[in-house]
Amino acid sequence: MNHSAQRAKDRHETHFNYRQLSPEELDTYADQGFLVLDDVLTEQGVAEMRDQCMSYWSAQKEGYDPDGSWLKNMLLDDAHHHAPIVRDYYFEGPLVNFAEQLIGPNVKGVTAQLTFKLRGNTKRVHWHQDNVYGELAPYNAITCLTALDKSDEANGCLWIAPGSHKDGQRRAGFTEEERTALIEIELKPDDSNAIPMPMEPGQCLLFSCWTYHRSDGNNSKDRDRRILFIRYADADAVEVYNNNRPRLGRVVRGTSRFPEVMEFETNL
Ligand SMILES: O=C(O)CCC(=O)C(=O)O
Repeated sequence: MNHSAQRAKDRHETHFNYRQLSPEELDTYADQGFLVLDDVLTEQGVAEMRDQCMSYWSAQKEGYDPDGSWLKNMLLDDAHHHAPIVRDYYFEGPLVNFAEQLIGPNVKGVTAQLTFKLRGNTKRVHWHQDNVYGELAPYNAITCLTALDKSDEANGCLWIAPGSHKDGQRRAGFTEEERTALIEIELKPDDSNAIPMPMEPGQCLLFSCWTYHRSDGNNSKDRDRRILFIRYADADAVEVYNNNRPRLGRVVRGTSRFPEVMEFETNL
């Protein structure tokens, strides 16, 4: 085994905690549209994930720009290309088991990005469904947010509207330019039962592509709120906004009927 393969193997044992979702968790997900999963990363895993993600972030981003979009201030794509631990976690880590249980035997990874709300970033993220920003079909994609910091209402934790996935797909009517620029939308779900989702480092908040969520700004003076955002979909999922072309993403379980998907990121 070469050096990097050995390091990846070691990481799986010391940095990640593997398990399956219980029948009760599967019922809760079906009913509520979300789950909170403890200790998906170990303490060592959180420390290394934070270090590698922060190096990528610092190399790419400048400080908070109050006039900048959320894209500029909060989001950084393709973390798995730059941080080996993200690659291992995204392609082979414990989330893949959960994705297989919730999506089915054929699964691809469709996003691995940093959503960092560093101290001073007081911008809020409005209510939305992730499948409004890039509609994928079938409608069983999941978002997995892994906390790298403690998050609470003061530093901009997520809020969820439980059961809101049952409303189904909403559409923003984006033009192609608006969609690629990730123009922010504000949907209006019934949020009368909305709850904050404080998280501990290493926990994962997992939700359906239809679950409404939002977050406030980071109003704390001295605490960052860093999250690794990963999304999985059916390996045959297509981009509805793109003439139903197959979404490219590395197959992490099973197989895809699309050869370009089977090949995607296999050398990473
Ligand atoms: O990180 C946040 O505050 C918002 C994240 C988000 O909107 C998302 O997970 O789609």
